[in-house]
Amino acid sequence: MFSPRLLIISAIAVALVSSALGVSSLYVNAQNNGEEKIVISHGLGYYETTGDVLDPTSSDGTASTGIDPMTYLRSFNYGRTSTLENGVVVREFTLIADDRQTMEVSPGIFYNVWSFNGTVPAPTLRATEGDLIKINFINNGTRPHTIHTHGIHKAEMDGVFEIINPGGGFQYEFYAEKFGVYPFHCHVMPLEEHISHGLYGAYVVDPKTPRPPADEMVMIMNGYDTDFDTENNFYTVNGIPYYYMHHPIQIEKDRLVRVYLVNMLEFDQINNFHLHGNLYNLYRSGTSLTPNELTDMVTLSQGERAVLEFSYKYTGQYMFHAHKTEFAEKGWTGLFSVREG
Ligand SMILES: [Cu+2]
Repeated sequence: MFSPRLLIISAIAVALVSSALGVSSLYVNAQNNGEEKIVISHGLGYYETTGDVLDPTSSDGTASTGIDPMTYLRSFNYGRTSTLENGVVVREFTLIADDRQTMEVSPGIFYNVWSFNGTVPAPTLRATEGDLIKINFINNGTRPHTIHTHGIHKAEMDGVFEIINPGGGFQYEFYAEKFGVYPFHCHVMPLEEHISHGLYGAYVVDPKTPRPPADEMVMIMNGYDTDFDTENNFYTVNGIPYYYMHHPIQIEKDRLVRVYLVNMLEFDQINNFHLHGNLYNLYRSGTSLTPNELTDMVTLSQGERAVLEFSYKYTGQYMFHAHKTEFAEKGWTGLFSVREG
């Protein structure tokens, strides 16, 4: 039987060996007094927990984390606004990168997330086509980071070659064009590492004549490789596996729902979104007001995104999930609860 002290000492020993081998993290899992005990290192200290692990279905998904997926779902950050003499609307955002946070991505599974403004995914930025966007970026982390926003802008605003070191900052400035839905993410190499740890978010640009009113929500598909084998152990929309299964998204019958969907999944080639009991209008990249397709299924590669529009004809509970079964069964599954308006 291991004593807790021995367990921690052995974890430290393994951590030292691992770091010598270039492995940044590990976890050690052992039986201790009949309770499962886990000691986790991300090279940034040790975290201990007890309880159910590796069974996200047994939890209500409310583990303490850097994100509340229900609030996140319908939150859009429009920035601090002002208007120039020529009538252009200026939207100023602040994004602070950090790479020292720990998030319980599933009961008992702590993961060293790298985040913008403390959440994975980052807050959703929103503007109207033609607005002048200013993003005040502060690197509060221990590694270099940037913000690379998809869309049209000057080379020096692309967040690729201007690497921002720890303690540094940068102001990105560009016009919001064209309307659509975009990802933004850190673009420091190795990119895989910076993205898989959580440095991404959604950026929505509305057309000058707004889309019809709707119950709008953002869904970012992601995953977590918690054992560092470059394969994901958990899949989610909006940060927590199975969250919307345990907390169904309430929507109204006959009311238009608009989902801004972004695929930021690292390591896997594709991801997808399947809707039950319904079809949606699919607008690829959101850059047209004419739908590409009426479907219940879209497959997106990394960085691809779409706008989905639908309304439910009947009340009840309807699943939405990845149709890649492995992803669905490792957390990328949710429910819409449709009630009378
Ligand atoms: Cu980074």
